[in-house]
Amino acid sequence: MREISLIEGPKPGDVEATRTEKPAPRLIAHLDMDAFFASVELLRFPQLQGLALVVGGRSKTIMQQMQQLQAQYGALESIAVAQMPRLRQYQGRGVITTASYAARAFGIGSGMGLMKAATRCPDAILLAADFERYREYSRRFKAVIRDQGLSLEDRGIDEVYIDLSHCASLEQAQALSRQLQSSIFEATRLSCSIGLAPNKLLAKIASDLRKPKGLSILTHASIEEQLWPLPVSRLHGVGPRTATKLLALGINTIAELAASRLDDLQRHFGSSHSRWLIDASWGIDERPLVLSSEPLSISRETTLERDMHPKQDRRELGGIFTQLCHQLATDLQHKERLCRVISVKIRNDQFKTSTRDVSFTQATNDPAQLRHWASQCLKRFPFDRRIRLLGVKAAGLTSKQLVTASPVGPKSDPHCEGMYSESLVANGLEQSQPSAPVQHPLWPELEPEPTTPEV
Ligand code: TTP
Ligand code: MG
Ligand code: MG
Repeated sequence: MREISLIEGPKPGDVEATRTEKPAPRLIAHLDMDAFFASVELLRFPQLQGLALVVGGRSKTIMQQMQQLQAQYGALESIAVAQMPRLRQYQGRGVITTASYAARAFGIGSGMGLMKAATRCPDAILLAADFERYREYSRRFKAVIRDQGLSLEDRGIDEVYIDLSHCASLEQAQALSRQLQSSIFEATRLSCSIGLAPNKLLAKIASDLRKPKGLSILTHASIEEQLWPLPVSRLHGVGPRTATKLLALGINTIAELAASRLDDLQRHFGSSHSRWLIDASWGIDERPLVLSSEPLSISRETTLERDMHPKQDRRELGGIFTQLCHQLATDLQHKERLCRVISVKIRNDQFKTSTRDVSFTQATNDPAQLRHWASQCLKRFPFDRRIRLLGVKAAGLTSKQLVTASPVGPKSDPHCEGMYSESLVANGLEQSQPSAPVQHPLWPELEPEPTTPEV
């Protein structure tokens, strides 16, 4: 095979390209599991192999139907396909987490509403998500990579970047990647795709080029042929809003972005964003790998089964909110982590998402304390519209062994006065005054256990 240079190319039009110190050439792999949640489900439902299958949220009706089938048939793999829940039966506002490749052929996929998907593929099998199980498989495939002594950047439940810069040649990296795919399959019975490239940006695109079980190489030598024909949305970092703005400027493909002028872009995007867009279109990305296996944050969120009114539905919202905090506490306890920052996310019925956070000195994973701090965030939202989604996130994580948790609650500890900040994720930033931590009167904490919403 032809040797391909993996050295970063110069920036377009960069008159300073004659650097005296060139960065060392890198070789990065991006490994992404194939149809991850659906593939994990196929391990226990082998009778669904090759069929259109979608994994939804935690729909109570679907979960109950499966429990009844399991009781009737004894084992999950014995359940007759004809008896299993179908997409057309679904009523509610849940979304698809993932779809099998057979289902994707009908034009459905992650993020699409289940009821909308049902109009395209009503007979697809619908399973409720089992996040605990997916997390377990996530741990297993990452352990296989670590066990080979490789350094990785954890990018979420089903993907990692791996540093393969030590490989003497691209052939060696390809062989190692194939070996990794086999070892992961042996350990988990799951397949993955790998992209090899000189940086993270290109490696991420490459891993998606030939799914499933793909191994793709994307270097600067091949960007014209492989990168430029793709739509701009394939650049990780170009979200729907940027893609729409670019489209309005007549920029649809990455090639068109690469051909655009920096000063033209700067009239519509910020200076650094424009620079990033041009660099990305030329496959330039110097971000280092973040070789930490520590999670940066842990969160829980739920899309409510109907848009709820912050006051009229206060009891129900209070219960759901408490439950989210308890689930978050359990997640932290499982991972043996304490947090020093809590943030609350609210999406309203107009899909406007805002967050408020609070930091405190006494790290905790106690559900009542988490609920308390989350309540402090709550009272800084304007609550001018109905609520669609609620989320709670723990950040500023520390290892539990390093900190001795104090039994003193935040309300009685003068050092636990919170520091507040906020952001409006979707539509600009708004300010409100920080306030002292007091019991939030809007959504009571002492609620009966809520009924779990179908999501
Ligand atoms: P992805 O890697 O984006 O998708 P995938 O693994 O299902 O399919 P592919 O073969 O194309 O990689 O996401 C990994 C898992 O994360 C996915 O199985 C389900 C979950 N997920 C969501 O819950 N919501 C989402 O919007 C997306 C994109 C993924
Ligand atoms: Mg995947
Ligand atoms: Mg992924």
